[in-house]
Amino acid sequence: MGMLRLMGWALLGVLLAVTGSEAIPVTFAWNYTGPTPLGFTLRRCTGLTCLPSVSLGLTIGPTDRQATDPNATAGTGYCWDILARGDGTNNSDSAPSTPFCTTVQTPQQPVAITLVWDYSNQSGHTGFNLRRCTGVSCAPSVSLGLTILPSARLATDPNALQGQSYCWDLIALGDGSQKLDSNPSTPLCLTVPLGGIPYMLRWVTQPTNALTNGTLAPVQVEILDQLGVRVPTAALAVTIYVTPGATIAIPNSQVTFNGVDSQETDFEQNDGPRAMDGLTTTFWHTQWSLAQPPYPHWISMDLRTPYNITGFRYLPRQDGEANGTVANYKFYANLTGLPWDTTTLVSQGSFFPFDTTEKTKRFMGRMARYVLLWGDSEINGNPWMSAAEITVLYSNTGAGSVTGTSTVNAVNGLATFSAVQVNAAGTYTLDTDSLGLVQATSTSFTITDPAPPQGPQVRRVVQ
Ligand SMILES: [Ca+2]
Repeated sequence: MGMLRLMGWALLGVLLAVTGSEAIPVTFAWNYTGPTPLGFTLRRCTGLTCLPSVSLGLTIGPTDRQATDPNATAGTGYCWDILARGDGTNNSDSAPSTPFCTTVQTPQQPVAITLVWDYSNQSGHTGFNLRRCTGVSCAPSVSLGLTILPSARLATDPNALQGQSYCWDLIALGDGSQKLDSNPSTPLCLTVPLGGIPYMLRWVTQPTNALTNGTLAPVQVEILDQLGVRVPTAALAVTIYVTPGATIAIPNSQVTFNGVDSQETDFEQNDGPRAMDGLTTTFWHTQWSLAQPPYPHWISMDLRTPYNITGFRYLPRQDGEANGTVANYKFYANLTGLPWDTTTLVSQGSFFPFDTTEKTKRFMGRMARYVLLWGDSEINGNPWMSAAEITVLYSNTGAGSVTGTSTVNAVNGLATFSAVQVNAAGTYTLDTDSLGLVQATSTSFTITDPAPPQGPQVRRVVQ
């Protein structure tokens, strides 16, 4: 009886692990110099020191030297080995190879890193060159090859890897003839967090039409990075709230200016009313010619009559410059014009991404006639604030609100809301909020059997 003799052969190691949502394919290669077998059997067990015994049932031919386990799970330890199979008559199976053991890792996801910068020397540069290097304190030298316009003050590196350290810098490009490139900026270095950087919210389980008592089936919202990949380490607080009916923009012809902390009227006409005149070509800008008062800044609007306001839009200046575009904001609303404090604060966060596209923020409905947009910072760190248009949104239907636990901390990037009720009949959407993240609006749903109003409560016993 012959026997395949296999001394000292081994699985050489993991060749690759390809992205997968649950199952992670793991590919192996091996060497083998014995007599030609009928084929190979790849076996696996679960545990970092286990002895493989369960065949994966793969068809592996006699000349193959590579095979893929298609169903490993990220975070799980396994051992694999491999047998050369005899023909069952003359040849027995070989002894198994030395096991190969490892914990399967989720493949690194690329993470988009958006960098913002300041550049006040605008004498004829033709764009910017963003460069990167890999390492904790490396000197950037490799261009990312991005096309960055001279007016841009931000750019996105789309291919950073989680857990990796990088440094970036930036060069203002000359025209190649008379004007030279600038010196590189001071490098910015960071280690990309594992699991990515939270950027936006997305609905996983949408609300459906109500069950009895206005109770919704559990709904779920996930936290994603800029590439739309869930951030498994995210544990941020997420809030949901109902927005009744359709959202309507209050026409700017029906609102009036109600004050501002600073405005430029000396060198250019950039007074406060230009943030609410209905023209995207005009804008308000804080003073910049004779003085440059620093943040915070604010601008206020009188809606002339109370509305159930549910959000607002902020349109930065649209003339190609970004000066004064707000990064971090607060938004206040009330019926009388005072006070502007935590009792009238209805929304706060950032207008990310930091560019000049229009930003929409929504919040739980509140009756208000006066609103105030407060700026805490500018996207490039400059002292100015500006706005082309501020538009207030309202709803004229429904009066429901969410009862139950409407704020939860995400677990592994997923926020789950159970036993949430809506306390008035109507058609709604659910909106989400988590500080600084891009919000998400659910599909609409209808409440026909609302939660009953709170009943009377016994306060004390009269004897
Ligand atoms: Ca305007």
